[in-house]
Amino acid sequence: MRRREFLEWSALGALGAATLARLPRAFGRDHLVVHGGRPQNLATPLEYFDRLVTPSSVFFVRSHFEVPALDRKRRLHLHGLVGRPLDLGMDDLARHKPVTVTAVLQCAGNGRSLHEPRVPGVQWAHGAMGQASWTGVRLRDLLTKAGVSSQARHVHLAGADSPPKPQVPPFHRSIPIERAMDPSTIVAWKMNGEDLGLAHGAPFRLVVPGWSGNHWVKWLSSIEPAAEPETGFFMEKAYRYPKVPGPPGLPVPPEKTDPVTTFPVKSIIARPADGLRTAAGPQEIVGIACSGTAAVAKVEVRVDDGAWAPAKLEGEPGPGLWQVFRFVHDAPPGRHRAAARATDAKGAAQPEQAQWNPSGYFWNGWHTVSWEVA
Ligand SMILES: Nc1nc2c(c(=O)[nH]1)N[C@H]1C(S)=C(S)[C@@H](COP(=O)(O)O)O[C@H]1N2
Ligand SMILES: [Mo]
Repeated sequence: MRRREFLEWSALGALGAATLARLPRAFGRDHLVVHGGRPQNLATPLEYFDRLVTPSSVFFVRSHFEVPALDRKRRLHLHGLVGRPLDLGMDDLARHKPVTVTAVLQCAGNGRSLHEPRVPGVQWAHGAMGQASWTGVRLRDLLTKAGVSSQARHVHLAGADSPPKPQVPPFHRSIPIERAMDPSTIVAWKMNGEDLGLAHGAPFRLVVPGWSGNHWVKWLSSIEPAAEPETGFFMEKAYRYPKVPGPPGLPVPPEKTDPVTTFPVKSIIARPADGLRTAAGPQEIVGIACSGTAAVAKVEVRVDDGAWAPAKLEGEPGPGLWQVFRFVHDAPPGRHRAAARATDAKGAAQPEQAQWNPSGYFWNGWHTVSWEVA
């Protein structure tokens, strides 16, 4: 097992019982991998990347600040460049015809710990992603109801969480109006068919399929169409990617960056787990693959120094959706190594080494595992 993976697996063990006891059960303390308890950063264990739906109980959590108190009576204020400001409660939202979309939620920093040289930030391995079904109302329907002005080019979004002290910038975001009006963008109150959990943004959050998690504002309380993008640290400094990626280790000034949006093609092997010992016989190599820009076109697997061979895909193809891949291999006794690489329908192929960038976003190098057949 590689050192950093070992660290991830052992992180729970390293924490004292007292720390674990403080983590509410609903956040899945039995399963999630703890990357910091305050704010809450919890990763989905690799073994769950073998199925189409990530159970809510083990779905990763990424929160910048303390989770706000659960308030099922929270109002959602739709104001700014609109003809008719709206003040919406859960009942008002529920009066709209609900839509359900399945989508991958992936933190832009997923895989950050795998970038070399190392970059600061939460040292995620692979677990800051999951796929769920999300039920809610199209943001477009709310904007249309409020009579959004043609002057609006962006939609500012804020949640009910707040920074621990005034010097810390709030998590305020905006998305372009086109993305807000896209029929896949929804204000969701259900996840996997159940009420959204508090850690995931209850009572309602934004869902922006195909785009990284930083756009999926939780505990949503304000929607404000505006002429200009939102300002502040989380728009101007964080969540930005070099327009032209440069050599590893070099800083890039903000004006030479764009906001991160769609996540690139990647695949992750759930099984065999790295470092595992298995019995002789057919071995299934299984994992998931997705791309924010296009459907997955193929996943190829290579065992040891063999040729790349296509894996079988399960699930529905589409941008922002993940599919499960399976590949059966009959490995003779000894040590083996497998790698997976995905290609999307736009022809983008997963690179062997991910592109380094100063914030360590969008790691998507080939995932390799090694195991031993007895
Ligand atoms: N209000 C608010 N929304 C937020 C965040 C936050 O800190 N505050 N974190 C964002 C980030 S960076 C990610 S990756 C996703 C994580 O969603 P999850 O915790 O449901 O997995 O929520 C996003 N929405
Ligand atoms: Mo994130």
